Amino acid sequence: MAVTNFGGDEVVYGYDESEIIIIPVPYDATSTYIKGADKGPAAILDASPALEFYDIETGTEAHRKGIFTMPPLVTGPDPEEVTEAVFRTVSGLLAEKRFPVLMGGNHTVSVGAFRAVASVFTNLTILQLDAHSDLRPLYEGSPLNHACVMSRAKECAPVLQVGIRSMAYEELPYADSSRIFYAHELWADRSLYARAADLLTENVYITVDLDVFDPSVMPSTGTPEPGGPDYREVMAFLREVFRRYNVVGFDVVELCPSETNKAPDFMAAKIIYQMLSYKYSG
Ligand SMILES: [Mn+2]
Repeated sequence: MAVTNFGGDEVVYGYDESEIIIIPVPYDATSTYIKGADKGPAAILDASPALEFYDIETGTEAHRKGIFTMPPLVTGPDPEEVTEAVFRTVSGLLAEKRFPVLMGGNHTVSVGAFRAVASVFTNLTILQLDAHSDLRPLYEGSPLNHACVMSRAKECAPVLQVGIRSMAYEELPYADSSRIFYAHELWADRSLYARAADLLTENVYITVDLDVFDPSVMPSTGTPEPGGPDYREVMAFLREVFRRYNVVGFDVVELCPSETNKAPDFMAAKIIYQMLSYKYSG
């Protein structure tokens, strides 16, 4: 039977007692290369009972804050519709002082969350971990295509981009080189991660496009790009971000699950729980 809550039978909490709310958004209509990100949330939920819920690194059990998984947020293919639905859901959760965690779906699902956090928090930065700069103002006729999400993010708050290694020439005018940390530079000099963290502000929203990881560790994405960082490198950076700043929510998007290789699905679940462990270890 399909798993419907993050963590399965070991993580059973009611909505009222849960600080952490997981929102599955199985949306894939604007993907441009390999389709299948709509199956991402179900694959992450299916893998999640295999997690251990004590975290060795932080010595914590983040699930004790209560983790509640909402029913999947299903909309039609219109990206305006999913953006509005995510905005409304995340806004409602923030009003109740919950911690929202979005599971994509492709990157389009993040835009509603950017708008929701920006309407509540000042002194906010949107931190993007991604292989792609996603700075096109418009793609395939839509400002909400998954190739445009950071253009939309910039309308909400300052952005910081980490792990980037793929960009179109026409994105260059929109690229602020002082706030982009390219993968080849991070590979050559790991101390740049600390410099990136220095540029964040009091409140941070994190959007994790799983294609930020090298495809050798995360092959199940719709737009894989070679030359990315590994798991430890990214998680060490995230731990530092959670330690230093108030992270107000995050999303993990673009898992495009494989029929045969389940390790990436588990990795996506692990990343979510590891980030929660960092959040609640302070
Ligand atoms: Mn990407």
